[in-house]
Order: sequence, then C-alpha cells, then structure tokens
Amino acid sequence: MDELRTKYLDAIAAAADETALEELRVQAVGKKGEVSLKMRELGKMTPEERQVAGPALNALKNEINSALAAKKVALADAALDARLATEWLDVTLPARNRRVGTIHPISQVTEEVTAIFADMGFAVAEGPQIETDWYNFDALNIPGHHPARAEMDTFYTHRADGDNRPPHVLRTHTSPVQIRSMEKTGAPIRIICPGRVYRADYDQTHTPMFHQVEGLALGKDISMANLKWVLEEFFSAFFGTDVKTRFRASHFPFTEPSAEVDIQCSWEGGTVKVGEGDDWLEVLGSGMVHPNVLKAGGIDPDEYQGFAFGMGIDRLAMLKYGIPDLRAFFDSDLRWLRHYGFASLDQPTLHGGLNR
Ligand code: 2NM
Repeated sequence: MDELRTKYLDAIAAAADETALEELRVQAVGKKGEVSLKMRELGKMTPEERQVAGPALNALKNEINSALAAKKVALADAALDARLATEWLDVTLPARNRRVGTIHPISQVTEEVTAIFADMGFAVAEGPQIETDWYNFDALNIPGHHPARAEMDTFYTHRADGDNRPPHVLRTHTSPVQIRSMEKTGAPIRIICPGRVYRADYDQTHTPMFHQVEGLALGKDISMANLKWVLEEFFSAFFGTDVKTRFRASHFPFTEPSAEVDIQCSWEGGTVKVGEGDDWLEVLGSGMVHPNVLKAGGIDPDEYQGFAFGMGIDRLAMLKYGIPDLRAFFDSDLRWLRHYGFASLDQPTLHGGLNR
C-alpha cells in the first residue's frame, strides 16, 4: 500500500496536464484501477485482516482522490497564469486619431451674427424656403407688374395644367419670414431672419443659392437713428473694431425711405480691412418699413413703424475671414473645408469675446 501511495502521489504531482491526470485516475481508482482491484481482494481476507486493510485502502483511495482534485486546480491556475502572461492589453494606450469635421464659415458667421443681435434683443425667426408669390412679392409691395420681379431672377416651381394652387417660388430673400412673423406675433417685434435664398444667377460673385440675414424692428417710435445705431453696434462687434457707416439714399419697394449702407474700409495691397481708412464698402440695404408691407403683415401703420435691413452672410464671411472665392463655399472640397472651417469645440461667443 505504501508502494501504491508513493507511485500515484508522485505521478499525480508530476502530471503535465488534465489528460495525464485523468489517465492516472482511471489507473488508480477507476473501476479496474489498482486500488479498486485491491479492494475486491478484501473479500478473500480473514475478518481480522479485513479490519486493518479495509480502512487503510479507503484512506488511500481518499488520499489519491484529494491529490487528483488539488492537482486539477493547480493545473487550471497555472494555465490561467500562462494566459494572463501572454494575452494582455494596455488599456492606458491613447485612442487612435479620428477625422473631425469643421464648422462651415457660413454656419460660424450665422452664429456670430445671431449672438450679436440676440444681445440687442432680436430673436431668430425662420420660415419655408419655398414660398407663395404672395409672401415673396405681393406682401412686400412688389406687385405683379413690378420690374423687381423680373430683376430678381426668380426660380418658379412647375405647375401642371389645371393645378390652381397659387404660384410658388424659391424665396429670393428672407423677407417673407418677416411677413409671417408680423402675422403671427404682431407689433412690437424685434427679429432677425437668417437663411438660404435663391436667385437664378451664377458668376464670379453670385451663386444660385446664397445666405441672407434680414432684420426687422417695429415699435411706436422706432426711427432711422435707431437703425444707424444698431448697425454700427453690429458691425463693430462683428469685426471687433469700431466701424463707421455711411447711409446713401436708395430705393426698395418694401421700405420708404430707403438707404444703402456702406462700411468704412481701407484697400492695401489688394486686401480690404474693415474699420479703418477712408474707402467705403457697400454691404447692406435698409429703410423704414413701407406702410403697405405693415398692412400685409396685419399691422396698423398709423400705430406702428420701424426699420428693416438685409445683408449677405456669405459676403460677410468672405470679408471677415479673408476668403477670396465665393463659389468655393459650396464645392464641398474637404481641403477647403478643413482650411476655412472652424473647430466645433472652440466657438467664439459674446461672453468669451467674439474675436479671437
Ligand atoms: C433689404 C433692404 C431693405 C427688408 C424689408 C423687410 C420687411 F419684410 F420687413 F419688410 N425685411 N427686409 C429689407 C429692407 C431688406 O435687403 C437688401
């Protein structure tokens, strides 16, 4: 029995893997294993012999089973240690770089303009890009025969014969939004309307889709003087330096009187600088809202009056950020977008100082 014990305990201790261990189990304590065969011999013994050999064999069997179980656990632990030593991952490694998009200059400038006007109490209003000709023209004091309709290079939507809906157009300015706002909230009102507008025109300085921001302020005693202050305040905040404005008498169907507004600039080496020098750059149209337009918006012109203005966002962006070619704005050229785009996590704000 001592021989058997030594033989199996040594073999179990030396077993290399679970297969070897299982073979040893069958050899020692399996049905036909050496220890089991010895136990069968108990029957041939005298009762006295059996009383000694029986418990001893049982103890040997238990000892071998315990050794097998302990070795099984030891082998599993060793296997896990081996895997942990080879299969590891450095979770502190930095992540791979990913391409991050940029904010388009038009989005950037729209945000800047919105922040400045919001600071002066103007809310943002939006409306449809496909309008009825009533909202786009008639309500703005541009009747059917008016030359401005032809001059606008309007895109008309197709209508089949017998379709008796009113003619629809791609809005040529964002003024229809202001008519809709007057109808909805009445006066007093202070809004800006930024957005896409469309005119059938394509050359060096015109694209068939471009961006405008228009403003409207109506109250009991709003005047051209308020307009001039608001615009100088806006341009100075936008360009980050005091900007003088020059008003020139003009004509628009929707305002009376009307003025085109120039901003002070200098020309040096083929580049414009805003807010210095004694040249002028035309950037904006404006005036006191025509009584017919107020009436179209459901507002009594004997009770309320105010100013309106309109300017091109694309042009503002080119001026402020030195972007030379308008058409590149809408080419979706990734190199252009990365060069002129803005970091989405580094947005200028009024409270952070707009101009960095
Ligand atoms: C301009 C020039 C002058 C204008 C007028 C209105 C409205 F709807 F309130 F009457 N919105 N915008 C306006 C006035 C636009 O753009 C060059």
